[in-house]
Amino acid sequence: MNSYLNKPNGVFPSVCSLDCPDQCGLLLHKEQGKIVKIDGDPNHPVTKGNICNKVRNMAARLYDDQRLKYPMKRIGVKGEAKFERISWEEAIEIITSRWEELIRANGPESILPYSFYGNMGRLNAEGMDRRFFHRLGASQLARTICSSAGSEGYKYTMGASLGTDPEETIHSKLIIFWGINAASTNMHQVALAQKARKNGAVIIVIDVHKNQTGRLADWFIPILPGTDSALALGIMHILFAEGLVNPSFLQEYTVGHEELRKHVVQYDPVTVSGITGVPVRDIYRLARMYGTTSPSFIRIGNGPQHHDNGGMCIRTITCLPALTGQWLRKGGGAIKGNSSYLAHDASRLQRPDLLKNKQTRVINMNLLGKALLELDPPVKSMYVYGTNPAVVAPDVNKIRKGLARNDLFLVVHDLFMTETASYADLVLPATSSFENTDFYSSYWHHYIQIQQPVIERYGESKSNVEVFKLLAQKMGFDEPIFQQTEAEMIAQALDFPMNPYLDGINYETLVEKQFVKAAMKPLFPGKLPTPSGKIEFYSKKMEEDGYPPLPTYIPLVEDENFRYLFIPAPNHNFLNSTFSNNQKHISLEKEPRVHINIQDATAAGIQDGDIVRIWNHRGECKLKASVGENVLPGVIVTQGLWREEPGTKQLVNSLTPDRIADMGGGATFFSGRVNVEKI
Ligand SMILES: Nc1nc2c(c(=O)[nH]1)N[C@H]1C(S)=C(S)[C@@H](COP(=O)(O)OP(=O)(O)OC[C@H]3O[C@@H](n4cnc5c(=O)[nH]c(N)nc54)[C@H](O)[C@@H]3O)O[C@H]1N2
Ligand SMILES: Nc1nc2c(c(=O)[nH]1)N[C@H]1C(S)=C(S)[C@@H](COP(=O)(O)OP(=O)(O)OC[C@H]3O[C@@H](n4cnc5c(=O)[nH]c(N)nc54)[C@H](O)[C@@H]3O)O[C@H]1N2
Ligand code: SF4
Ligand SMILES: [Mo]
Repeated sequence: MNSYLNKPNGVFPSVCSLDCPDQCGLLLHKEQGKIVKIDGDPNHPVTKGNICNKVRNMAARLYDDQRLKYPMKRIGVKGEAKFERISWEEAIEIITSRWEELIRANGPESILPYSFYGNMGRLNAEGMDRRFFHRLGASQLARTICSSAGSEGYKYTMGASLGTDPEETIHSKLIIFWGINAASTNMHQVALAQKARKNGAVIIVIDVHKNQTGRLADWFIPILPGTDSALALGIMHILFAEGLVNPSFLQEYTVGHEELRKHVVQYDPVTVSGITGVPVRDIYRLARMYGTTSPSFIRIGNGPQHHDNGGMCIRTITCLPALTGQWLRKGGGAIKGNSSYLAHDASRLQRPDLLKNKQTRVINMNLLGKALLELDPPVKSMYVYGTNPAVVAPDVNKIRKGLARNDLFLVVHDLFMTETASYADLVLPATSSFENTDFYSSYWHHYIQIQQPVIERYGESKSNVEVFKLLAQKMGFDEPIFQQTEAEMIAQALDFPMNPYLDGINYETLVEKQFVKAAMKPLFPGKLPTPSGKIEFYSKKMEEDGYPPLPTYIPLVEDENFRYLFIPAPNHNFLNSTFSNNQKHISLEKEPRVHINIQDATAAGIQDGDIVRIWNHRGECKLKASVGENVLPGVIVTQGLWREEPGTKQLVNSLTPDRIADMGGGATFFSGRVNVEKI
């Protein structure tokens, strides 16, 4: 037993398990065996004791009386959430016997695991589960809902998710938040930017919505959705035309700069202004600031990426720092994601070899509705953990129809009776991350952290690792890897000489220090993991893959004939749909609103505070209007993945398309169209 569990009172180090780049160090205050308060850990070098309100109020969620306490089986209609208590033994027996039947009749690919990063812990999110489903030979899931299009685009330019060390951005003199609502979604990058501002840095925000992040900028630049690559190309046009590029950096560390110089001639400021809605003089001003200020840093968010053209858009923005040689400057460059620095040995953790080279089918999670309704041979069983697709996935009406299928054997493992769980045949209670052992590596800062159990398991809940061990045992999988302890799994995953950044990081150092930084060294001089080893403006690989080899503006897909582009972004007090069922967080967030430009509102006879109907061919919502100038005409924005309370219509994903982005099978949440009218 670990020492924290032995002590009923005290303050214990921990790490935030949520899918958030900041991955804060936490201090859990425990009294009589229960967590009574959650603080930031002041010793954490990046997060420094500051945490968001969501997690400050997390104790209320941990002990919410709605939390699932024991396994249950359905006794009502699917979607009705009527269940009765059963034992774990019975639950495991029901699942495995049902799966054995399905495997005999339909083969193992009739079973689909469906998960995401509700808990970022590597063992629980992508460890024992992967081993189990690989061994089972189940259908595979392409986990594409978050960042896959942009990561792919970034990779064509830079080779991997390798960007600036955020701690160095305090040295930046120009910071651009590009399509990221960082005040809500990456608060410590904002804190670092504000430190830089005290030393003279200018903060620019480029967004389709003047939200809390836009409001803290020195200069807010509104842009039309899905046009960011045109703006980036317009900046390149001016940088080349006015001699603001860094010739020696281009020569030494990039390929294709001469092709790029010729290619961007077509993206003159007048053309770009017509596409983006950014005035010509602002394009000049932005390009000249970018071309003459050093070090400059771009924090690239999910906004430009959750579009039909998202991969190409991120690839294009990613070219900018190379043009002015920012990668050689402390605090210069860009971050889309930094996960490659802390890459562990995923093969040993996940054991894809257990598939024994069987070509099992791969299902894109963004196409869940289609997978459940149209796939042949059909998905007969789905096991959902760490995600809530009935709220967060695109085109949810289609998904809900699929989840309601009577012949679908659905198991959901979660801490709460989510909307997805209400359709399940079996619901299993999950531990919170504070009850588990796991390791965490941020996709923004450069620290790996450990979680050791601080509190006892809530009710009869079990961690993902524990449940997959039980399932493996019952299925008769006798490989020793299904009996490994968490400590053994962590040690194995981190023992990865292929990644020199992990030098000196192992289970023992993590237990001793709680957080350990990657063995960092500057990217340049050096060789990138691109085919040429350099930053690729011209990418032969893209050409082979059927894309334009140079950064290019590609318009959004015509999504039916509705008037407004619809941007349903997350909000401040929820994390995706997590906390949308916790009273404290709901009261902080108040209610869902739809932001509409005053010109559009006036034309449609809508006034601030009116309830409006938003609809398209996929679904409808009814929300309160916020009329003003926070969005451009033709654009409407909501914030938050609210759950559907009885009598409300506020599922924004009932309106979003399940089209697939240009790269990585990514989601296109922000490329849909809708109409709006006053009710
Ligand atoms: N509070 C809170 N924090 C979170 C989350 C949460 O739900 N709530 N979610 C977590 C997760 S999983 C992720 S992936 C990250 C995401 O965090 P972000 O990268 O900030 O992504 P979004 O929150 O989707 O916000 C994207 C921003 O892009 C804008 N935008 C939309 N379309 C465009 C466009 O075409 N161009 C431009 N320039 N801007 C556009 C939106 O208005 C919004 O301000 O945040 C994480 N942190
Ligand atoms: N309209 C719109 N939709 C979006 C987005 C958007 O910007 N706009 N953003 C998208 C993005 S970027 C993302 S990443 C997805 C995220 O969507 P999801 O991954 O579904 O995230 P959450 O809604 O937070 O749901 C996580 C669930 O995991 C559960 N959970 C937490 N820890 C554990 C655990 O240890 N074990 C188990 N079994 N369960 C656990 C939580 O209780 C919660 O119900 O949403 C996407 N959906
Ligand atoms: S959600 Fe993000 S900001 Fe909040 S505590 Fe967790 S890592 Fe920190
Ligand atoms: Mo995400």
